[in-house]
Amino acid sequence: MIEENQVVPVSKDHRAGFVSIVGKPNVGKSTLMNLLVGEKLSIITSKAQTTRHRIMGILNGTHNGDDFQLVYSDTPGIIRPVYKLHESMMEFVHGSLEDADVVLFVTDIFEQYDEDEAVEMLRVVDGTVVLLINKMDLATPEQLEEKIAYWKEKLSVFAIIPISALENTNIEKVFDAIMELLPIHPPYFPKDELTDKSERFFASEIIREKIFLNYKKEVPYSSEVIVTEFKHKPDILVIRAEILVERQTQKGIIIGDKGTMLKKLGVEAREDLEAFFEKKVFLETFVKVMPDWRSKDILLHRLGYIE
Ligand SMILES: Nc1nc2c(ncn2[C@@H]2O[C@H](COP(=O)(O)OP(=O)(O)OP(=O)(O)O)[C@@H](O)[C@H]2O)c(=O)[nH]1
Ligand SMILES: [Mg+2]
Repeated sequence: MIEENQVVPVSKDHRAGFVSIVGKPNVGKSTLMNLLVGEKLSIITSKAQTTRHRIMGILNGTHNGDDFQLVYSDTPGIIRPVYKLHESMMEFVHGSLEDADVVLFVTDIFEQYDEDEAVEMLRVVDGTVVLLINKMDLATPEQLEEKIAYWKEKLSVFAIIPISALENTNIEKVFDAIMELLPIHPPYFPKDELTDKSERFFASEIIREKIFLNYKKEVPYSSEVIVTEFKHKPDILVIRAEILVERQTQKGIIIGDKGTMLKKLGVEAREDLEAFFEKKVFLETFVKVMPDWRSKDILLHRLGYIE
């Protein structure tokens, strides 16, 4: 949603910077991103590897008399790649770390001390790292103390802040830390931009979230959504989308007996699409088999994972 060559007004003491939210899968990065931006930009599910892209959420405001612009990036959870798709996902993480003025390294109280890949990535970044221990709502004070002690030993960071993204605990402390680190810089994006992603992208993500919520095992991971038609009519938004799966059996699972599962998916997706776009939505979905889309460069390119 960025228009090129748009003139951006610059105030003298304007502060701006890139804030990258990184960490292992399922620790609550997307939940935190939505909370910090104040909009539901990123999809959230209880399954690991929900987020597959770098999604920017832009927040403008005033702090102690200075205007500011924070460009948050939600990113995929850091994993060891198995498919080419994962390699692209990790490229998004690297890209966001390269840009970052501030890195919010999100961990949670459940992590089993297997964060070495994430820690290695952080050792080479230029931005300042703030470490967040999420899901404190589920921890005893002793467990939290133990985690804080562990991280103090393991990694040198600007601050360690226990939070609950779900219950909005200590989020203002995160914001204060970011503001302390934010450089004086003109805005990077026009002040009315909320994100770098298109409406089509959010439509496909909302449908994909429903796949993650409704299906089990490998099916969500083998699925992708392409919006083939996206048309704003005066009183309705018409969306047609293809759900891609890797195998014929998965197509059957998505559709379900007499189409019941696909119908349920469509109803749930439409409700969320209507809330997101604040408009009545007509949604039609088709299921297609695209073998090995997660492993083929040409398909990943077409699906927007490779530039
Ligand atoms: N109890 C509790 N649950 C949380 C908290 N934050 C997030 N969750 C839950 O943790 C799960 C994962 O949250 P996400 O925000 O999708 O995690 P993520 O890090 O973006 O995950 P990936 O995109 O897969 O890397 C969801 O079920 C959230 O509701 C928290 O502070 N407390
Ligand atoms: Mg996520």
